[in-house]
Amino acid sequence: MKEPKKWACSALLVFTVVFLFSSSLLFMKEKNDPNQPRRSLKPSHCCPPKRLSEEPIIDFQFPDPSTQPIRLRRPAHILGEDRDFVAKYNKAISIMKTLPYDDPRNFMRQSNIHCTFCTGAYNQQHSNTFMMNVHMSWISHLPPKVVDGNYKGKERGLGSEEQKAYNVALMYTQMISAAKKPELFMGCPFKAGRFGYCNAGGTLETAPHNTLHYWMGSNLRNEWEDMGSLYSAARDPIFYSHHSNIDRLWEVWRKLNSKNINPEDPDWLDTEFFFHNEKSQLVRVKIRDALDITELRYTFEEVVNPWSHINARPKPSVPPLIAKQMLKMRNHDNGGLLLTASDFGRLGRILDTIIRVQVQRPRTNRTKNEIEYEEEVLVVEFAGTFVNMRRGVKVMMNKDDVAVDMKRNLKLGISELLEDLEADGDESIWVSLVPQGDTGVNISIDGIRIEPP
Ligand SMILES: [Cu+2]
Repeated sequence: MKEPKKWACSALLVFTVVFLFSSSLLFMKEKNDPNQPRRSLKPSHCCPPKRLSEEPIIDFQFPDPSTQPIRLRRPAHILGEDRDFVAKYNKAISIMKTLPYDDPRNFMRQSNIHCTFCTGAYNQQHSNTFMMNVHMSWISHLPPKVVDGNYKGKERGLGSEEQKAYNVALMYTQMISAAKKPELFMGCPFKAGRFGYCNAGGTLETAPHNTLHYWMGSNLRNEWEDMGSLYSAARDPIFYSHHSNIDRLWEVWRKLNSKNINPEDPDWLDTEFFFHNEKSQLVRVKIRDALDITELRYTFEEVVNPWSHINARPKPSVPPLIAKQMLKMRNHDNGGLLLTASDFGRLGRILDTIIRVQVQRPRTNRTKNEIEYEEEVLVVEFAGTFVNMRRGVKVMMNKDDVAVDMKRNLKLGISELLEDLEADGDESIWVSLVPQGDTGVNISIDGIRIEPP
């Protein structure tokens, strides 16, 4: 089992954080005292006490459908009102916390699973420098507070209702308009020995996954522990509801459109992870074992996703006609750096100010059918980090390893956006790259282009 009973999903928009489950109560005092110096949690050793070779390993088996009924995963915001459930849940957590550390069901041991797989404790086969990474990314966010689904380290200053509307529009973009190809939603393949290969996260991972980790992390700790840092995130019980919700959104996305399919690359399907089950046996689980929730004998409670309605589609902030006139005047604008795609040169440009780039489109005036089936993709080549989770530890796996600032591609689906801006007939578009937040920046942009559909 990957996690101690993944028990619930939670709907993002009504995620007026249920700290009631959360060890973050511990941090409340600190959060209220901004004069306290920032500090990190103690260094963490998260490898399991026994080596893999010291324990017998069994292969994961699907539960027997004749004996195992389908379990229902319910949203955290509804479960928070169910006192019996909360009592049961608290009891389960406290039992896990009282188990000795050498019992793999111990709470800290479970939370360290995230630490081992995400901070580079394992090397990938045939590669010394390539880290296994399940994924990449609290200020005074005391409850009740509506989450900022696009948090980048700065308060947006919106009221609850405005923030909810913002989140609905963001989720429409992340789940629908910018997620029309599997590689846009999931991120592209990330393979050993292929540096420079597209490896930026997909829409789901970037936001809400990374942004919510960051929003829930503590701004009083150097590495935004606990939820904001990879090694410590799973020490907070809210981690499990957050991830269950991400699993739920993945499932919702798959059902939105027949083109929304999981990757079929055997490298991905056969990637192995090791978890202890409820009987403390060590189980080898492959990604292919975790993809079909019916085979796993669970389902998510149906909830309304406010972003999935067509009227959630964001409207342009400026009417397209006026925007076009503004663009004509762009040459007289001195706010930021104006470039064309060929101006980046061999060394790229540091993103320390707004960079506006005019990018040529390979094709214009596409038919409805082409727009529907051939997504236009804007590619930004960069080195550095956008909203990624912090590791919280410096990872060097072997003595002679060199830290490499890996080149990445950020891919954005823009067909629907161009339609909204009435710009499908335009031969070029202007893209503004805006440095934002306190995300460990240091981004250099190597180039920007539109991938021909
Ligand atoms: Cu996560």
